[in-house]
Amino acid sequence: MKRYAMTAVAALSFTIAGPALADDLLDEADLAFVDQNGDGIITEEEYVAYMDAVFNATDEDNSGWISYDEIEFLLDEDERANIDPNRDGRITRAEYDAQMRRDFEMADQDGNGVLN
Ligand SMILES: [Ca+2]
Ligand SMILES: [Ca+2]
Ligand SMILES: [Ca+2]
Repeated sequence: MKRYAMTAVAALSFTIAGPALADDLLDEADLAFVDQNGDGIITEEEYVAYMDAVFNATDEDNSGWISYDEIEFLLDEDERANIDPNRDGRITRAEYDAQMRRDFEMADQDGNGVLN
């Protein structure tokens, strides 16, 4: 479980801060965790399944949204504004998904729909 929590933090950092930071945070074990079939390529499907698990792990009280408290240790004010555009203090699933898709597109630099 500890391993998983670390991975969740790394993935959230990826979502919030972008792939450059993810390079530093995600070691090979983390990548293997995301790349479920171990083919060295992260498909959008694998990415979404993984980020889905991260959302559920981060939403500790199962409220269906991530409160600032739940990720307080991770975010400064600017980063919160990015992931919570309407600034209601709740990162809803829709807001999270929107950010996640932007990240995937940004990380997929050659636009082939997979991360490799
Ligand atoms: Ca794969
Ligand atoms: Ca919550
Ligand atoms: Ca919000």
